[in-house]
Amino acid sequence: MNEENFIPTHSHKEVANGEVKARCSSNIALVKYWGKYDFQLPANPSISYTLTNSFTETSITFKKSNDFSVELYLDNQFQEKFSSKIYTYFLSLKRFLPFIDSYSYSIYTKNSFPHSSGIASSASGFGALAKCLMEMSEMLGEITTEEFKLMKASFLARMGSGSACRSIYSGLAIWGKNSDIPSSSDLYAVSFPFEIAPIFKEMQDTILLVDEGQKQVSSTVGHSLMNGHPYADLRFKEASKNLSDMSQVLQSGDLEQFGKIVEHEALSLHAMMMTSSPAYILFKPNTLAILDKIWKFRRESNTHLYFTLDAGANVHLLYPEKEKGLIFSFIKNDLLKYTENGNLILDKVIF
Ligand code: 2P0
Repeated sequence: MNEENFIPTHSHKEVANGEVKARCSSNIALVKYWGKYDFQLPANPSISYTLTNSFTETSITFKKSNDFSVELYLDNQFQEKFSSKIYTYFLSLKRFLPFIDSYSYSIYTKNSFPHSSGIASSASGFGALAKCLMEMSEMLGEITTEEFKLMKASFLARMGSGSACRSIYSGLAIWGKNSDIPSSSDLYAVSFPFEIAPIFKEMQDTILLVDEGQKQVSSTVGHSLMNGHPYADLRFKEASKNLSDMSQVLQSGDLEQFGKIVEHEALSLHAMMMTSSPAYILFKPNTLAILDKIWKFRRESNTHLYFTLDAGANVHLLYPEKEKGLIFSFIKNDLLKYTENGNLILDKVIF
């Protein structure tokens, strides 16, 4: 598949107005996307779990108009900055959705997680928007199959925010070309194409909210700092190898190896930030305290509790469902004190 395959071949139907709705989950990367080239294409492949309880719900009402406009409401509050960002995003999709600038749009969106939680809403947000746009395109006559609709939604979501393209799929999603995953592409994400060991279908993700504030350096800036980064080439090669290894692990069910790759990826992501120019650190002292406790707990208990990190201070705790009892007591007794307001999100992968 190349970009041309996403350009509709028929002209669209005249539809005066309508409404479309979609829900899209957030995701947590196991192998991280960090660095891009050209227009929102990943410098290395990544794989993520799509989550159950952290999601965005969006509805779009559209009306035929000579005056293309976008009004976006988050929790029913008009958002001027987001409206103009989405206006620009919609225009960037014109080649692939030729009707896009013939309508005026009112977009209502809400997240299941608090706005200030430090959980990025760009993945679920752009994912939900892209799903809505594919619904609309179908109403206007674009001929699709279910498989193509997901692929194009992922392609459109990617153009809004890279990680969003993985959120279109439940379970595990891979974005970025990797020779061990024949269906993989830099243009869109695909569902993990192999049989997954049962243990990895019931992974829990408890998110400890260490810092609920706005982070100082956005991911978009973080990605751009990989251009000319002294370790960039090595990082991109290693991430690709980690993805191949992770693919094997997910099929074989090797939990220890899973943990090794996941934690190494999380720390590598933050090592890239610390060695960027200018350098920056998104960890907080409490992030480190949590990691330290996890390593100690793992040495002392016979459990499989692993951490991963997003581009922020919050810690994602990954563990199999059958170890939930013991691990949750540990979280409550030993980790909760390191969160900002005793806040956490209980989540798990969605299949
Ligand atoms: C990821 N992150 O794989 C990595 C790991 C955060 C840490 O992708 O500029 O919001 O919109 O493409 O996708 C966050 O960056 O960046 C991200 P853009 P995005 O999930």
